[in-house]
Amino acid sequence: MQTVKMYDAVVVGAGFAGLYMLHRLRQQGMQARVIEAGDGVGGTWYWNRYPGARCDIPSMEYSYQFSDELQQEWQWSERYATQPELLRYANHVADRFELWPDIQLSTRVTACRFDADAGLWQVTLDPGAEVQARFVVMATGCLSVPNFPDIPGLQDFDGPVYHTGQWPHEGVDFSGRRVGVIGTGSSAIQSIPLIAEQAQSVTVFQRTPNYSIPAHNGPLDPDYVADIKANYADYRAANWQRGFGADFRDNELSALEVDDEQRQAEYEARWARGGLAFLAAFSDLVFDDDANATARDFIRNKIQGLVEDPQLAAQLTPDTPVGCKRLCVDTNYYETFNQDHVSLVDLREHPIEAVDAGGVRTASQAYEVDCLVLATGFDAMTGAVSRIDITGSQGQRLADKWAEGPRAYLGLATAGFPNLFLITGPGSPSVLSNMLPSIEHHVNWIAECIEHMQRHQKSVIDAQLAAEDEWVEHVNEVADASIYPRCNSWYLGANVPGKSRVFMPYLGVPPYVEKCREIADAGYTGFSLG
Ligand code: NA7
Repeated sequence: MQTVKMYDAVVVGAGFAGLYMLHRLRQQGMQARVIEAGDGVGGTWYWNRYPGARCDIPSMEYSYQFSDELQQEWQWSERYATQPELLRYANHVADRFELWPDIQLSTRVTACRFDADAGLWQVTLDPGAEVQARFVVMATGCLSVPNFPDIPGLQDFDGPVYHTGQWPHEGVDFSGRRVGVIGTGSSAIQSIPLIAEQAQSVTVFQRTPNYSIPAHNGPLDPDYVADIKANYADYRAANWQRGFGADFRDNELSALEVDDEQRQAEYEARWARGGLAFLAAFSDLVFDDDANATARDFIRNKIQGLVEDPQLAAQLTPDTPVGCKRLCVDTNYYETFNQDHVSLVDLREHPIEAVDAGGVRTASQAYEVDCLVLATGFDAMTGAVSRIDITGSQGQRLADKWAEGPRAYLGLATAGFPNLFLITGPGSPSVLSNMLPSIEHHVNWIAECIEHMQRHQKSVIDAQLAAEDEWVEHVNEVADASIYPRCNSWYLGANVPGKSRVFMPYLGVPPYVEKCREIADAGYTGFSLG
């Protein structure tokens, strides 16, 4: 008879969340196994290898803080790290903390079933057999399942089709090619300028224009790095107090309480500095439509200044609130459209009807291309977890429980699925925060929770439904007081046909961290421990 392998914990995914979770669990003397579908570690940064892929949070912040040695010794080269550098960092972490023996690559978790009698999760692997674990931790990432557009005829296209989220490891040479890019989110905005440097022509199919702030990327100034490294703990602590958990230099003033000159000066300064901190120019940009409109007008003017053809500029100008869809950070995005071989197809006027062997057809015209880039995003926040067949203690399937939208207590656990933890799950700040600190916060919380259980000889923890309902309601209340529900973003699941429209992340890092602390300190209020 085959013996079933037994672990204290199975961690699903070897991105930044899975790597640190493994390290923490091992420090606690637990036998943990990371199961990773890819044949390398790094998660998002393993898969997203498209030209120009880089983080939109500065490197000095988008990095682990759990080990001071690590944060002191690692040298980032640029203000915003590229995908290859982030992948090197993930591999360095796996080497440095000797994580490899407990990571199983090229293996997918296909199902998890909780055996209530044994108090164990039965985890099904592909390829491979079943394993058992007391705890399962979903370190599956918020943006890990590509969203493939349901365009008729896509399979009939004669040339190669690349999704930005599943880019070939060997890279793609676009020289002499006529390239069609579908989508104008962050991945498109980062890649289009670089694709245009190589390609014979680039035709961008835009369903919704996006706001983008210049990155002003460049090599890191050694003095700036030395300053942060000299006071890294203070720097990290200060960032925990900021709304998005990142060094956005949050301005406490309302956009409406300053005069026009002051407002313009603030926006100009933030535009000149570059990056996502633009969204913290005033305290009410994500809460007040009128305040937001001042930012919108500012960026609109910038787009009109950057794009020479006024009609093209108008097509590239969004009419949604700034930040409602995730703000993008670019290098030469709008300027790229001034080149003769780059053109925009505005799908708001003429939607895509089909793809055929030769290219893309809209209601008004056929566009011949040699290859297609699908920069069409992800089934965000729930996609990876929902694709695993998860059955809880009462036989309930998670996919059924979440059919009308995800429900999770603190974004960390979901009632009826004991001993299953989510890292940066729906209902936590996750994608509305600096992901790496948020990952570490969740890993630490989960590790301390398990320690608490061990200390008190508890073997099972489950979120209480009433606490979960209350939390989900609170997440929605906060979101409804903001501009976020006002457009069709992936925060709401609106980018995936048929997905329930529910705002998934929690807005506000400091109150969230405080709430998690209170709950833990009070002995895990809202959870049942048995
Ligand atoms: P995003 O931001 O979801 O962008 C996807 C883009 O693809 C967006 O412009 C979509 O238009 C467009 N899209 C999706 N489906 C279609 C179809 N069927 N036809 C035409 N256009 C389509 O994904 P990214 O990968 O760029 O970025 C994801 C995050 O990664 C980003 O926010 C950063 O946090 C990093 P839509 O806006 O839905 O009309």
